[in-house]
Amino acid sequence: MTVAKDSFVAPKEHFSRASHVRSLEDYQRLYRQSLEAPEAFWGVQAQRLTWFHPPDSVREMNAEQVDFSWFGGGKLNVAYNCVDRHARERPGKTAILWAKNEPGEYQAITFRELQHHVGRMANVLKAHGVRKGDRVCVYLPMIPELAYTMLACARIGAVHSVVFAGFSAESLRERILDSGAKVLVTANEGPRGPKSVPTKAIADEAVEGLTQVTSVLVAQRTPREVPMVEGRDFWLNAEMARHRGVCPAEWMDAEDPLFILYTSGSTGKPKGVLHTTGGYLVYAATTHHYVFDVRPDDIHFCTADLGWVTGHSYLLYGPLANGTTTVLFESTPSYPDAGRLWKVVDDVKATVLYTAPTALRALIKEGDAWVKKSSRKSLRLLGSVGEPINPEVWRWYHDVVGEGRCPVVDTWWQTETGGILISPLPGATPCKPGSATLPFFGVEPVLMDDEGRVIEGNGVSGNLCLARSWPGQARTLYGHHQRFVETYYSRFPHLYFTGDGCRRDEDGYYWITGRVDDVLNVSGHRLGTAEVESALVAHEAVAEAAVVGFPHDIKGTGVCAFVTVKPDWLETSTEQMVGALKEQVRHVIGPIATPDRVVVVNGLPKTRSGKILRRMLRKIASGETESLGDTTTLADPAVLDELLEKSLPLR
Ligand code: 6R9
Repeated sequence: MTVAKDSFVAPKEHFSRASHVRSLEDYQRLYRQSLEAPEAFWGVQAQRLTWFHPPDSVREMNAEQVDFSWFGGGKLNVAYNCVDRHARERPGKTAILWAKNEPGEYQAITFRELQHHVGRMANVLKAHGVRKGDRVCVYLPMIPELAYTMLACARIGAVHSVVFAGFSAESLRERILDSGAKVLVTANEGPRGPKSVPTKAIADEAVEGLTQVTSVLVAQRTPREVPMVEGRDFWLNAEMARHRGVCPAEWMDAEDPLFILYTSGSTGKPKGVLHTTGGYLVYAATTHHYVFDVRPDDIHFCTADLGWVTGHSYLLYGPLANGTTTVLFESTPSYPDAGRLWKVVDDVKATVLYTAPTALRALIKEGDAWVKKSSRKSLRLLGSVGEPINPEVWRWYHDVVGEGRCPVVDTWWQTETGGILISPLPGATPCKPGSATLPFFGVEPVLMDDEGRVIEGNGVSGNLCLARSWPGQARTLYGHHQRFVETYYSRFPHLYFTGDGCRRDEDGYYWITGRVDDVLNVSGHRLGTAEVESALVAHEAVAEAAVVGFPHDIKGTGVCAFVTVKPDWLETSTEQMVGALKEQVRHVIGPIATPDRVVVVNGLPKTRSGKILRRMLRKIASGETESLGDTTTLADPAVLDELLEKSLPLR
């Protein structure tokens, strides 16, 4: 498909006048330089940070072993860069603006206060035996203690592994075991919208019987009492009160690990993506600087949870490294009503809003009146992340939310990439609604066909790969380097394979078309179909399960599970079974994975060799029953009739 030139949305003149990169030509020149002389380019970018000892080299690679090193020999501390240096230069500036669950309730934390809290938290961790290199698991709602804990780990050289507080006890336990964490930080509960997540109760279930976890630190978000295990559980506030705020920052090597973040892959087991210190922070700071075109008085409002990579890079580390005030939003865009997001924007005078298409789609449904009754005068830039943004949603964001005044940056990246890889630069890049546009500095996208050949030229589609290392890229999967190599570097040798399909149009613009592997993007969250299948099969009634995605108005992709039940369970009503299986997935993985549809059938469509025909199930779930393709490969054609009949009411 060729896109007409007139679909370009030009950079806004008022914006370009003051932006860091002011024209497409400037972007192209810098981009060329970044590819021709990467060491010079990244050497300059590294100067955004304060180094205790400057790096000896910019980049070293061992392509055979898939080993990358950036800024080797350099010594630095992430907390020092994100907190101390700003606390010294502008102590009274707000570092974190906490928007609490209840509307109108805010708390500003200055850089000086942040330094004090992080120092005390760091001393608490030390007192609980955490040393450099140890892993700390964090299962907290969006409260300041979450930011304190992440930064405190960075301060003492411990590796944090934040688990989104929407995950189940079983998911949390699996992550604690894989990372070998000995301290878990949680809260008594986490209010979110009209509900509250019983984080402590979930944490208790997760660590039950695990001798590995020696301390559970519990932040007190609300007055609610929770059972405490003597000798294992400690109130965080009381622990912090015992310690002073001064804690020396550990000198970390650029390649020392900073954090592990689990994400879904195409196999059942979540992957512990590991990011290191120097390259990650240089990349987060540099992309934040250019893509959000940072200004000194910015109020940066990223709506992502700190449990996801977007929260790590563009709520916490990128903005704070650049000394930017960042908003920590505890609630949801729909609580108590669909005007909440805009109320927060107005109340905190947000200048940048960074959110996900799924949130925008949900808000569009509620009508423009909610948006229009807010001022939004403070906004100067809008960002999107997590999934492809539909052109009509892009338009709405641009025209209604931004009143045509604010550039929109559609930023493509992944947990593994550490930061944004493809995105417009506001003020420089003409946009096309729905396209993430052009690569960031130092990033070289390559499209590959299924046979492993490079697809050259424009007006083409293929598997999206990256040809060279960039500082923010993940270095390994924690404790599983071989799996890292196999997952990302074996399908196309010497290329990083993203798992995304992509089109490069006539103008060389990139359009992400979605995952090409068995990963679903549900409301901007990655979910492995195999993970959901394992959760279903773990239910005593289930014989077999096949999970596929289908187009969903709000979530982007919905989850549809086809299951067969064991003979003893055939008498159970379908309604009961469907309810029980949805609950099963909620319980095993967490509410985000709950299937939208469960279809109980007598048989799954298989080839004669016993392979489940997933393509056929995807078509059925999507309602494309007219184009099922070749059905003669089915071992038992009768299966199809039943599938069609049972799936019909779903549409
Ligand atoms: C940052 C983040 C990564 C997957 C990625 C892709 C999808 C993210 C996108 C996008 C189209 C965008 N994705 N941003 N697709 N346009 N602007 O979301 O990380 O949770 O690891 O998900 O999300 O499919 O591969 P993560």
